[in-house]
Amino acid sequence: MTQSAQSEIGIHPEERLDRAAIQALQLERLQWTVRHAYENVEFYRNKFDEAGVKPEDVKTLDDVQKLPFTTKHDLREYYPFGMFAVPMDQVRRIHASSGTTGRPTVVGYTQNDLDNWADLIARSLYASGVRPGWKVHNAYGYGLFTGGLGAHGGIERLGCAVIPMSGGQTEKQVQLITDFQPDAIMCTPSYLLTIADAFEAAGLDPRATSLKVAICGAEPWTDAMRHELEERLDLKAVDIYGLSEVMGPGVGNECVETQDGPHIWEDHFLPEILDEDLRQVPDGTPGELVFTTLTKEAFPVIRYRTRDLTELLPGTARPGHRRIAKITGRNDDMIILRGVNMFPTQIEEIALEDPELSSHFILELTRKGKMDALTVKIEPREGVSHEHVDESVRTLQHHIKSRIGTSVAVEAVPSGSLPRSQGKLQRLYDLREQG
Ligand code: DLL
Repeated sequence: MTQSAQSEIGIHPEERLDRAAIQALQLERLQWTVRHAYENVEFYRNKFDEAGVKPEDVKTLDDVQKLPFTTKHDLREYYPFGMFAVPMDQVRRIHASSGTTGRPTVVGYTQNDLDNWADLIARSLYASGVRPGWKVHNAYGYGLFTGGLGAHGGIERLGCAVIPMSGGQTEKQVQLITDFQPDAIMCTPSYLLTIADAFEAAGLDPRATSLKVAICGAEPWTDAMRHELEERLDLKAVDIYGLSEVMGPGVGNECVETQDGPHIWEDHFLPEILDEDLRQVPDGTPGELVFTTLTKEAFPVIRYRTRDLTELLPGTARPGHRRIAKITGRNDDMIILRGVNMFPTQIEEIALEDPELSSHFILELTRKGKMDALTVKIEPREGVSHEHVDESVRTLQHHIKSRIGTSVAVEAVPSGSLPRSQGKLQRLYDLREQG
């Protein structure tokens, strides 16, 4: 394919740059971003001045470590538009992420930002195995959430037909997938499971759909869940990563040929991993993922603390760009049970090993006296006998104890009794205040 044909469908040559060329581009863009943020956003100017750093102090990529961090709290303080770095007449789109409490976090995009976003989604889709001319069923929520509209722009940019279904209305999803015959679907992994269940409930075989690829993200999921989705729907499931504060979906994406964790599109974002003392750690060491945007005009972020836990790994299918390992969880989702740290993804991994158990489970945290207790409520698969269910419950409890190191209660609950995902799934219910 010629270079011009590539850029026509949104595959930018920068995606293919080697590591040294990417790093050179990163430095140039980091210097631009730092100056842009310093000159146009009061928050960054104040923070830099307090820390005694000036934009011209960034001479190498390592110098990013001299710069102050940005947190979600900082963004909320400047609600709604105080972190924007361009006048409002240059802003073409506003999104917001709700969060569980308080004010939403508001983000903005110029026309260039929207173009870059569409290019990066197109690039992500191409890496996922999607090709121009395909139909793509988009079941990420439309609206203030970046998932729906973000994906939408990139699907069109790649030269595909978008089916803008949004989330919810699961029976209608089944009908449209059956009638419109899309080649690919975009939704959260937990919602794809809801859709698979709905196919079965309608007496249809989820393996018989036209879908070849699912581009899943917006919540943590494990390789065990990938396997489950691929088996149940007979497709390839690839991981798309992103967050509104940094752009939205498409900050990184897995390549379908390797399925080994999202490549971060490093020509647009500079990732770092930090330890608990907020010091940068070498690649291959787990910690908190932090991003500096490199091309964002309306809403640059400098050293934004995502709270997502992962590690940076060398690039494979796109050697110039590093990968992240699948996100273990957010450090806010970490459950500390009697001194032992654990994440819902660890339970997912263990539960899905048992063919008698379904992937529908929730975690309930309660308190009896001074002791916290965790109960895993899980639905067995349809048609499994009582004795087998009892056996599976005991085995799950045993494996959690031996691999995570803490005792939990496991309770089998009737099929269909647990809440089903409509988008981002809530696994953990903290009932301690009421206990
Ligand atoms: O969830 C953007 C997005 C939409 C990504 C659609 C992928 C697909 P927020 O609502 O701001 O944005 O939530 C961002 O979701 O910090 C992670 O904790 C989590 N997250 C997103 N993608 C993944 C993923 C969108 N692939 C937060 N794996 C992030 C694990 C993910 N967690």
